[in-house]
Amino acid sequence: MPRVFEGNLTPPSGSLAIVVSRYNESITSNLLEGAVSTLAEHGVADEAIDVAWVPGAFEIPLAADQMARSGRYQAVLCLGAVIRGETTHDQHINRAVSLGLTQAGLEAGVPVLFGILTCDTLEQAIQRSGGNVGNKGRECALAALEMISLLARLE
Ligand code: INI
Repeated sequence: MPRVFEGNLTPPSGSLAIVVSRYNESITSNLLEGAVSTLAEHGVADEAIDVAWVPGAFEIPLAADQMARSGRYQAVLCLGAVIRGETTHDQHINRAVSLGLTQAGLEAGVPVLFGILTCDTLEQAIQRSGGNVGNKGRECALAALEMISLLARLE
């Protein structure tokens, strides 16, 4: 039998960081609510969560990188909503954010979770921030707990 490593959803011993963008705040505030309430359901106290607000999704990687490097957090959850407009602006933001978050996580050795909605329409974003298609913030919180626990087992 191979040796299998898998994480679970046990509450972490340390703190978690959340970086959330203010752009499309009606959506991102629901993502934040989804993340915090899911963490609470799994035994993470409010006092163990620090939240940093940034202006837009493009600013998320810098704040996430700094928080991940600080050594104070076991994971950094990144929440935002990029909605396609009439230009290619969204594509530039999405590319920069996904690369930036990947890099921040790998360099710090800390899970940096991608909870950024990348939608064609506001309606799609509404459905994915607590509507019929779930809540990306909740998904992100569960992924954070699983990765923290997996990394502890892989050490
Ligand atoms: N930021 C978002 O978070 N979502 C968007 O949909 C968006 N659009 O479409 O422009 C957006 N733009 C702002 C961007 O993230 C930066 O804050 C801005 O360019 C300053 O660097």
